[in-house]
Amino acid sequence: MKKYVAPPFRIKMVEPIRLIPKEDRIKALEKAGYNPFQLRSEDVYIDLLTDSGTGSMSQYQWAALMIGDESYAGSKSFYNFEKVVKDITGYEYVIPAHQGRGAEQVVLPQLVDGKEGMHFISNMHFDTTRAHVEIAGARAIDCVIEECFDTETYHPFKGNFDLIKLEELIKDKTAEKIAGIIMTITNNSAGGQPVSLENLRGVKKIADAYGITLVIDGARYAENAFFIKEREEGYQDKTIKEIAKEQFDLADIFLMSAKKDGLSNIGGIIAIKKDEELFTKCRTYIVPMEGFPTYGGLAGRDLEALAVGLEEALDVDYMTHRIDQIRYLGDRLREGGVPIQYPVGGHAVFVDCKKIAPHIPFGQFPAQAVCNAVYIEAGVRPVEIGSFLLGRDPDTGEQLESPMELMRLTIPRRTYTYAHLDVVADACIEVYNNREKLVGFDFDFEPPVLRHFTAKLKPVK
Ligand code: P71
Repeated sequence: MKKYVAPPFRIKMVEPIRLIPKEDRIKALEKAGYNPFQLRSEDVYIDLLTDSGTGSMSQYQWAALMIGDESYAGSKSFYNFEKVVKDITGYEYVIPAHQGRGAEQVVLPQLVDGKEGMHFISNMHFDTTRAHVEIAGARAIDCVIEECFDTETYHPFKGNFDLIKLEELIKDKTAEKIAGIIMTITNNSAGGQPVSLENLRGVKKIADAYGITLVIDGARYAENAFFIKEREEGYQDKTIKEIAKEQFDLADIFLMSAKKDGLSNIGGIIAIKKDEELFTKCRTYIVPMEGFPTYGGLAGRDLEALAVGLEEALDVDYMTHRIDQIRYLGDRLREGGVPIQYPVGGHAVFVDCKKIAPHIPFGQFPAQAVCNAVYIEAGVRPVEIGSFLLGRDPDTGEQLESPMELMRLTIPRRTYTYAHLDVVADACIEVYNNREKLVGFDFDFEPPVLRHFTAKLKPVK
């Protein structure tokens, strides 16, 4: 087997990065309250906090910026963007938003429609989606297959819905109380894990049987389609675009944080298959929330960059290299004995910190301890996806226990080389080999909402 898939691009512009000395990293982390979100990016060498808006644009995207039409209404750039989104999705109606949560805040309240006691069911809600479900006055229920939580055992589609549980949930809550089913592809929170077309078809059948709207939360829809091409029988000869189209054919609404598979630094998408009434409501509501419906909070140049980026993300050579980078980092960690969510998903390697630091209780945030140690070791900034992120029960105020304590090593698109990934792997293996020295954290300052962004911590004595 080849060691790796060399990138199908060469480097034309560089952004210098540097590793500050270890004693400075220790000081920087202390100043940041042991919360990597609070670090200055200049103090970070390799930044794996997120793949959202952190990738590199192509020469064609940079060139497209120059032809951005900044007209407030009816911008030519909107029509370029709309044409591409319609072509990829086959949907009738397209509205831009400033990013994923912008699209969520416009669409989700329309689906709830002011009714009491409504629910959304998802394979797994992403945090911002859950937040907007709750802001819209509804409840968010996750319904992913059990295999998703077993990080060691191979399953090709760990993002799949548990179809039996889904139908039971609908019967239990009654179909009138379900505002929508949200299929998150790929399933970010549990490892960028893909969903199969077979599973999506099963969800669609249930949604149709009960007359429920099916929404795709598709920040990484192209990565999902690539996994289908690789792993699902009968799809090997199809293009990513053809598979993506099959995904969209099975849903009614597409919400996208275009900062991921849009290969852009900012942007979001609302696309509606054919529900004109819903489109009219969203178009009305977006004006006070995001802006006029032909710009939705974006500059004309952003729309141009997106129109190009959306197409580039469907290129099989681009995607083969992209997914291989994650595979490479995952393999290196596994060879070094580091436990990870296996197989790796599309945008990140998720390290299983419950297994690395079983001596740290969930309330002292074992995955945060590993993230901080990796930063000290090599200036690499990961992000915690575990109990620190999850927070407290809103009713009792008690710390909730996350089913998984993960460190996410998120790989920006077209940005780092395999050599950078070696630095990351070596750092994680070093931390793993010294895992008994890891200590947990207590709060120094805990904000009441979305605490993980701004909290300050201190090491447990
Ligand atoms: C990610 C993010 C962005 C993020 C969020 C919180 C802290 C740091 C970074 C955003 C998503 C997503 C899915 C499936 C909707 C959004 C919101 N992910 N759905 O994974 O993954 O999109 O950020 O553009 O508003 O780092 P938005």
